[in-house]
Amino acid sequence: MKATIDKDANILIAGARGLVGAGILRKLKREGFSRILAPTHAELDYLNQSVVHEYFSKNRINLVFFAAAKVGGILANNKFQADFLYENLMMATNTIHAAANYGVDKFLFLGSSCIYPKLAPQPIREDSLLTSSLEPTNEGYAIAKIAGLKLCEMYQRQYGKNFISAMPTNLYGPGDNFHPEHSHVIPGMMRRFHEAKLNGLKEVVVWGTGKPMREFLHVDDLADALLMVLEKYEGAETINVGSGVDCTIRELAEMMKSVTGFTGKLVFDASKPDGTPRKILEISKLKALGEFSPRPLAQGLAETYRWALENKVFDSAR
Ligand code: GFB
Repeated sequence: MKATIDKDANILIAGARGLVGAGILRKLKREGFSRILAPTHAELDYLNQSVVHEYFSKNRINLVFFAAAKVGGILANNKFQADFLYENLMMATNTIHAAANYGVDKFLFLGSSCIYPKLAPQPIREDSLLTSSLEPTNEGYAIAKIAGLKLCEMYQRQYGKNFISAMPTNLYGPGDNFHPEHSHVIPGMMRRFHEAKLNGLKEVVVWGTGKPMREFLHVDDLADALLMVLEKYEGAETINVGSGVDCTIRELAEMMKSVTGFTGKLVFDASKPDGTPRKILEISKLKALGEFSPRPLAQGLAETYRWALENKVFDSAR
């Protein structure tokens, strides 16, 4: 898909060193964009409103991919709720407000599927937002992301700003956080299965009951979708970005066994939280924008494991 956005537009990727931001950076470089701003945390602290405004006043920014966030898996979200709410709220409001003040042409705000109600009808439609209570383990993060997407929607309605938002499903891929405790399920499991194989363990622990279902999207497929969304989507309501396929955590663990070569037994630790029972996204709005064919999960897992080994990810407890 060739982007129709001006190739020498000044594009800011907020969060360019994270899983999503790095995926967007790879995509924009592949598409031949030449003026990409990818400041490090030290160069631009999104928690500091005056620093953010000064950055926008100094750089004529045309487009923003907002992928800066404090993120983590179910345990991290549950343990650090105040930090997840405060930091994600501040980063979102500071950046959206500065973008409105300094004439950004288009702003794409990113959240995640956890903004939807815990027991939303499945697959989850965008209009189920705020229709019932959230999953308690990630309420802080979800409320911050809901505030961000609502702020974009309201800047569109009140000031006519071309500010949009997209809600990706659970993501994985190169550049993910593989921390043993604070990571999401795929990197967390991948590390655990890899270490179990290396140490010749007879069994490996999988958190929860294994019954919850999750949809997963490789970050490079997300980046393909996000460029299409930035180029073609103008709606005030948020837009879901998912693979359209989900599986149980148990099925994921079985796939992880074959990807890592671990041959022992799975032990499910029901003392760990399951979180939302299911959260597969309804993606007809995305499909209406154009062709989108994400890679199968088994392929993406194998590619990610190869990347992790090549980059010696398991040698350090990040
Ligand atoms: O990926 P995960 O941490 O986040 O957990 P959520 C998904 C499911 O995998 C839960 C189970 O049911 C976990 O109990 N699980 C099994 C594991 N083994 C593991 C493991 O080793 N590590 C982890 N982390 N989980 C997050 C939200 O919810 O989804 C975030 O907390 C964000 O805010 C993210 O929205 C996309 O999918 O449950």
